[in-house]
Amino acid sequence: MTIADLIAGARNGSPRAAGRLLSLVEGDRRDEVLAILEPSAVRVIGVTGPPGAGKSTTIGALVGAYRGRGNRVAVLAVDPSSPFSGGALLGDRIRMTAHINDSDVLIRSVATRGHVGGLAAAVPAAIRLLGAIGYDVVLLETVGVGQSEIEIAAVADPTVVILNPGAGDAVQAAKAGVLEVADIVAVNKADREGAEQTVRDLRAETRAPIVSLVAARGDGVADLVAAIDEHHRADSRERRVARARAQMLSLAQTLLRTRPGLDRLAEAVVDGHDDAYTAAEKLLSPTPEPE
Ligand SMILES: Nc1nc2c(ncn2[C@@H]2O[C@H](COP(=O)(O)OP(=O)(O)OP(=O)(O)O)[C@@H](O)[C@H]2O)c(=O)[nH]1
Ligand SMILES: [Mg+2]
Repeated sequence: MTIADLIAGARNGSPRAAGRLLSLVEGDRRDEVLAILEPSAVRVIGVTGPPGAGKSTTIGALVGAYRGRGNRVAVLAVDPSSPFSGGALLGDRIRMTAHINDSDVLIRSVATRGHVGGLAAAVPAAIRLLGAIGYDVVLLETVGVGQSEIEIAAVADPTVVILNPGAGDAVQAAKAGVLEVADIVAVNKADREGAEQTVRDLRAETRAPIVSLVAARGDGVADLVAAIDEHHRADSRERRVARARAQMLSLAQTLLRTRPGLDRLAEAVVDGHDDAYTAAEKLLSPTPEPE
């Protein structure tokens, strides 16, 4: 089967064809696939937050909401621990059981290892592919606040940060920098004690809209969808430019990391042949080697 056949198959709803294509763009045939994709207007909604905050449960509820609008929906779950990729995580399958047999919902976990150019290059490629094969919405789950998660969050619009009620959690999240990437904050598990206090604490830390959720029961999901819609309505050229800039910087850094002269330049700095500024200039030059 040619790549064009796979694209036609995936557009017609074949999950196998979509899976094959996703594997290709995660690996070394990425450019070949990307070269023949038509541009599309796929929406990417990022969902991030600490382990166990309820990201997958919330995404499961959002899938339902967007399916209700007739959208085709893809879920990409970036799994920091697993070296495997291909299927969906067992836990996520359980939390998204309602959508398992829906051929217009694709659930895929993406391991952090084993991608050509790293995740920061693989995820945007996967998103472009999903848009081109007819998905309207991509829900992107990432855990935590490492550099790679922040880079990945840059492709999403909006990024929803999920937190839980708990003394000091809001302040902690602010300190850890999680709130910086938040376009919308959701306090999930609002059935637990202290949710109102957490919302109040968060108001002091962020200007992003704050939504209370009991994702496990679907409570507040309509409010979250409304906040996402409002965010899309308020989109501007300025914000699109900022997003493109963040994405380009992240890809450029990925490219720089794979430049052949990087290690030798670092050694030249350590040996005193170059200072770090000169070495950085050389890294950017067409032939990045020490003198
Ligand atoms: N009480 C309560 N529990 C919830 C709620 N939403 C999710 N949970 C539970 O919280 C646990 C974690 O939920 P997940 O949706 O897997 O959380 P996650 O953030 O995706 O977790 P990781 O992907 O492992 O980081 C599960 O046991 C859920 O059933 C909620 O609104 N209230
Ligand atoms: Mg999860």
